[in-house]
Amino acid sequence: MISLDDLNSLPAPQFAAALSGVFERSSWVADRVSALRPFRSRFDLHRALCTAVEQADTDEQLTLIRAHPELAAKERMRGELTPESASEQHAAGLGACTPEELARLQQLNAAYAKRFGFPFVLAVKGHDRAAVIAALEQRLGNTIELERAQALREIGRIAAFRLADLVDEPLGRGIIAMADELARLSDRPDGLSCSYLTPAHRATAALLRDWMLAAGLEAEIDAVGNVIGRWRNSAASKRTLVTGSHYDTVVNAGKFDGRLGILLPIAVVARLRGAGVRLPYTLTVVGFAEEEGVRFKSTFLGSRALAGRFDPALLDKVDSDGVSLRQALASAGHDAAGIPAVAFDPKTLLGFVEVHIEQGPALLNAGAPLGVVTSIAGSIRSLVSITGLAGHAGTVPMQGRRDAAAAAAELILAVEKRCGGTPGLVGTVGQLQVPGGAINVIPGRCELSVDIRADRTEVRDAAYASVVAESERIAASRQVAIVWDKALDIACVPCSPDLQQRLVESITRVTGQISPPRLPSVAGHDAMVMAQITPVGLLFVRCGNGGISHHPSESLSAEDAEIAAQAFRDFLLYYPAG
Ligand code: HGY
Ligand code: MN
Ligand code: MN
Repeated sequence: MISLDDLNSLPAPQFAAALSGVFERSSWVADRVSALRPFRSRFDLHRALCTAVEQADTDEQLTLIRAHPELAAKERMRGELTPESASEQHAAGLGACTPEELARLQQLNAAYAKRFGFPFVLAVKGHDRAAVIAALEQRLGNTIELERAQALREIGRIAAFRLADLVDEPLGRGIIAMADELARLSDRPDGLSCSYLTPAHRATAALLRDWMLAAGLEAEIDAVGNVIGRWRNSAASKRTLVTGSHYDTVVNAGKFDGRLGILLPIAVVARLRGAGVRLPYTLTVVGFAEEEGVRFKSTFLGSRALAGRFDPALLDKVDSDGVSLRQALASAGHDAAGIPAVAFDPKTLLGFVEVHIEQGPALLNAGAPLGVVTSIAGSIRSLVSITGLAGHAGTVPMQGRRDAAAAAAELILAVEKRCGGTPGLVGTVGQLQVPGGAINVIPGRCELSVDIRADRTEVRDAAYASVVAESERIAASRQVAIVWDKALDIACVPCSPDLQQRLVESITRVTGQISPPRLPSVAGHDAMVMAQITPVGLLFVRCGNGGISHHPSESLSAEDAEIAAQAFRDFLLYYPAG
């Protein structure tokens, strides 16, 4: 491997030579980007290389496509494959075709070359022989324009996989670079918003799957969109340690909430595998598809499916455009009937450990890069609708109005008052709207959300009960109707003492800090759901800017990402055989 720093500082000819294997027999691509150095990350380098291919003329693009060997065909027989193609084709099992498979591939390759005038190109990583044959059969029906564009996309993915094997960058910097890369995939042009099953969400899943494949994990996307990577180690270990977090985001989010807990394990696995390390258990890395509950008010949908607790009633929930979850799944190519089958078998689980930014200032204030979570606050989330009486803003006297928004205002202050002053108890009204409101109409309806959490379930429940009681008083005094629709009710979750202790010991070994902070999490996490089927641990990583989160200013330093990755690596290495 070669470090990104070295690549950035090499004389141009050596730079191109170092990258000569990234595009099959086509070192001209690297030649064209050497003047653009220095590159901030492997992804910036990859993007520059792919742009050079896109900007090349059609003849150069066709020459590049034609530089690729046919799959499992004559070059392989004659040993003429480049080392990269040979290892890729071998890993896909193309060196072990049955006579029938070989005949089928040669027949398809000949038909494809005859139809398009260039060879079938596929990034075979993550494919087996059957999948390669299926892709060839499926793409034979495309137009030449589609296939030329598809071939160049596949060449771009092959280049990304080859760069992952070639270019070395420090764990922390690589993790930040991956988070930056994912943040480019958003539902909106401004800021990061990645709601469940939107095009940006699906592109994020595909990229996570590619990165898992590049790290050497078997990777798939399940029936609800979870991205599951498996590093199967000793055949003896039938049980798996699970790690991961969510890749959906709130609206106008930060880049690290959830995503850090997927990217960091991917980076650590790539490093361990690259060093030839084997773990005495299988490691499963999960990108949970939906945790924030933004689009369908379906918090923890991804982890609930894996915990075998997916509620089929969710399928009929609709988003703000009236699209049901069932329709959204089908449009994304998922089969809702397959959801029950995605569940983990709890007997096969060793435990679940999530790495997550703290989303608060405690570690920052303690001057500690890492902390171990003792428990995760339970929360009740409700959608409240208030119905009063609309009327003319001018002609209706103030006395006797049944103003739904004024009732909501009183309720919001009641939440703030009841939840203030008790340590570990918080209450938030995050959404507030007057449907169809107008400047000159008394609000007849008002909708709001109420999120109440505490580090002890009884404190949470008492606060929720008194806020509901207060809403009944408000309803009576203002002659409005107030209806509470509970969207989430999840109790506090204690973290496993054994996993806490293991995380503490790893932090101590890596940082030298004898007793790193142990702290409760008031933010919710997928670990709360996974706790229903296996012991859980949660490693908190310091975030900057005062600990702000669910906001574009959310920040994580490469140094802290590096320390967290080293501690997680240590945790994996010391975790006992499963
Ligand atoms: O709201 C939460 O606590 C989490 O970020 N979903
Ligand atoms: Mn969040
Ligand atoms: Mn989160």
